Amino acid sequence: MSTKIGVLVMSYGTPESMDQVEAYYTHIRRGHPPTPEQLLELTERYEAIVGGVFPLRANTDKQVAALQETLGQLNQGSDKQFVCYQGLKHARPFIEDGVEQMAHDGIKQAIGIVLAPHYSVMSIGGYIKRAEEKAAELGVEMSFVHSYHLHPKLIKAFADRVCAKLDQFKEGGANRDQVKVLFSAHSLPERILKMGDPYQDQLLETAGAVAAEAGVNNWQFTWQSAGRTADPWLGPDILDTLRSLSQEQVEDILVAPVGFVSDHLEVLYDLDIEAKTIAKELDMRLERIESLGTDPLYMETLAECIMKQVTDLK
Ligand code: FEC
Repeated sequence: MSTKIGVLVMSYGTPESMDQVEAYYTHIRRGHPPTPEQLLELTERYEAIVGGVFPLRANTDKQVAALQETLGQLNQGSDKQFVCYQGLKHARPFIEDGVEQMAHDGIKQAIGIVLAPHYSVMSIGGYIKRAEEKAAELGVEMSFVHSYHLHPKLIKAFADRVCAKLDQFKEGGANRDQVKVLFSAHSLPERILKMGDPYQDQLLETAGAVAAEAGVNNWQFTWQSAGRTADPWLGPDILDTLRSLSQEQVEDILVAPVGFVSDHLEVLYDLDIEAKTIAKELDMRLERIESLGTDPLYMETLAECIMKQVTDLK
């Protein structure tokens, strides 16, 4: 008989409808409701991306289904059967709901993984802490994949996307080396650096590895999507980076948001609308690589990390 192993696939989460934006934003702010101005501003950003649809939900659903299939294929004939459950950070089904569902289905052992490759105590650390607490309460043994930012298949998937877009610049008449590749990720409060957090180093390692794999020399790293709080956030922000590059006469920009794996607000608004608008004002051409979504190389990255982590279970 095969052993069933639960896989808690965790992701940021997004509202299901416009009337849930306030509850979602309040959850992100740890129970503090946003001001009416903050709420309006966020609602307008959602309306701007695809007319009030929340693409992250369908995209996460597709990624979890594709991962389930990949795990099934890679474990055909094995004595282990992996069963995926979703657990979202800021929306239903919450991380705790996912663990509860596993326990309800009789799962005794599980692996947790987040649909974000880089570890920070403020991001992945938060997901893991919540899952761990619920699992301990319900008697499910869990082990976690902390990061996978240098997995060769992840690097190849990003590099393929960088090369595909650089080819489009070439068709438009730009020399490949003329294009500045900007690797980006969600900013976090600067205080993480004093805490010895690996987030920034891991991101720089991913950027360097993708650049090497894609044969790109003209690149730099920049932050994006800093929160609307009084804390100083890691910079430079992509909008400032674009202004500086414009002064250096750079005209062609390719953004590779390697901190994200899916199309959602931070990509579709912060890059495709906000950064593109600034680039246009500065007379620059800005393109973005396609998100990974259900790319088989990404699904295999996740599956291989999960299967390796199983050895950590008793
Ligand atoms: O499409 C969607 O509906 C959701 C898109 C979304 C993703 C995402 C990923 C990350 N965040 C990270 C850190 C922070 C910190 C704060 C923060 C705030 C927000 C707000 C929205 C939001 N985030 Fe997010 N994030 C997404 C969306 N994020 C909306 C609230 C309004 C705003 O500030 O823009 C500040 C919270 C606080 O007040 O303390 C910190 C990190 C990631 C990437 C890793 C991951 O996916 O977990 C890090 C997607």
